[in-house]
Amino acid sequence: MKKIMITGACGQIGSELVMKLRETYGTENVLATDIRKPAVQKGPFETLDVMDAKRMNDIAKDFGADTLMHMAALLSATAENNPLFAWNLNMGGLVNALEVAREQNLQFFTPSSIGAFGPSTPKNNTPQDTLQRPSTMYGVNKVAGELLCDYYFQRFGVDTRGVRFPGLISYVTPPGGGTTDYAVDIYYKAITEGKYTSYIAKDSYMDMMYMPDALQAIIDLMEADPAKLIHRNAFNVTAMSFEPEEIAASIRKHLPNFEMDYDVDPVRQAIADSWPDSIDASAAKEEWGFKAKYDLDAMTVDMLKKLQEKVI
Ligand code: AKB
Repeated sequence: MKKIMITGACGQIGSELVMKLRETYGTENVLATDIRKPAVQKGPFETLDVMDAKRMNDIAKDFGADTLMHMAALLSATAENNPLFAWNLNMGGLVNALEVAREQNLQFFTPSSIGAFGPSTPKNNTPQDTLQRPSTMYGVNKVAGELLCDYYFQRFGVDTRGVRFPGLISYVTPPGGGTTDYAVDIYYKAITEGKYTSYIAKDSYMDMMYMPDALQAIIDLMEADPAKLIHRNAFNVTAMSFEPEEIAASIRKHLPNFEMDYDVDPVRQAIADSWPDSIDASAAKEEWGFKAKYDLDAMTVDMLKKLQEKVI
């Protein structure tokens, strides 16, 4: 049985990943860590600042981890507002985690993002291997992180694996500080207020994925036969690409009176404009069988149902 340690376990992905891994591998085999304590904790937990390399190493050793999933990071908009802090946390945390994996011979996962692409990257059906000259601090961190993970595999033989996530949509833990977060907020506001003001402009396409597909992708990649992996890190994965009018139209199929207007945020819009409209996930499909179950309408049905149960 696996023994998995997760950093950033109270974040948007981390909080659901912990639940999914505990269902799959058993509660006692999954150690959640985060700088803040969770509101409710139903399994092993340790407080950990990922900048504290020694404590990270000690916690992994005491737990007997064989896998480290490093999820702690600042997202794109927060990183853009505090670039130096983002560099220190995103890169410092990652290199500390990779060192723990190297020293203790752990399998390793960390997410990259569509943010690793930039304005000169081909915008449509963006290939797996292509130009990456991002114009944001988050993007710089993500490209450097992809390269660092490849380096730890090639130089030290660490079993590093990773995907480039698109915007992730979930009803469990709200995201914080991302550019794609409008596509989460819109569902909450549709249920609570019947209207939404989008900070992302009409016609701005970005890739997205529903959280259950993202969690399954992590498990499938970590379980994949290494002999079949030509790439190891930074696999393009996506389930859909839409712009604000299309998600609003999908919501109106169930809430016909839903209204949307715009108050565009220049910082997040500039980030969105620098990212692809849609990416090509064929390498992930071919090398480890990546598959997403939810398209926009299927996700809308589930999001509205789950949020109605939660919020109302
Ligand atoms: C963000 O918007 O910053 C993230 C991402 C796409 O990496 N959701």
